[in-house]
Amino acid sequence: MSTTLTLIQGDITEQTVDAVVNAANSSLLGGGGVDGAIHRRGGPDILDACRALRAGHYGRGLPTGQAVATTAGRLPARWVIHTVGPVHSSTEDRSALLASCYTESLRAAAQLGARTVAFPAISTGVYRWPLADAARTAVATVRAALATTPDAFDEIRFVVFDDRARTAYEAALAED
Ligand code: AR6
Repeated sequence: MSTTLTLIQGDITEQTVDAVVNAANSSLLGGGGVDGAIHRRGGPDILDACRALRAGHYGRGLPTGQAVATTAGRLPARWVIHTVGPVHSSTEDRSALLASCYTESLRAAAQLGARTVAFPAISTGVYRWPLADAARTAVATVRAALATTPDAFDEIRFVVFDDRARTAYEAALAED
């Protein structure tokens, strides 16, 4: 069975999927953008779970490129998978860390048994990663991960906010 890759323009907090990926920061304690929207719509259970992670295994926070799951609270999903994208740098190539966000989020999703996963365009907001490059990295990394786990997922959904991001993802999905 193969996994469908889909592209939706909309709000990630409205996606009915098994797992929603959050573009978080290392503190796991919330922020703006996707992170703010997820905590606002998902309610306090998500923050409670994040605080518990900080009190336990992630005392120093979640390192960039890694992923960890919590409840999705009141979101129409079962889990939120928090991952920390890299801040874009023009002097240092951090694309392996951006790719790692996708690989590690999918690894966490597969461990949970999540069959549908929604990704935002990680690092393309506050962290300023150029959209075209971020979209190519997202699509290529997810495709490569799916090649090694062909039966794990039914759908991987890329959820973008605006027209510019949609155009970037359409181009990336059209590449081989
Ligand atoms: N649904 C889908 N996409 C969204 C939504 C939404 N509700 N809101 C924003 N976007 P960002 P980052 C798009 O800034 O760059 C936070 O403060 C947005 O247009 O959410 O990884 C965290 O706490 C952009 O294309 O994430 C971190 O400190 C993309 O989602 C930091 O921002 C990602 O933008 C992470 O920055």
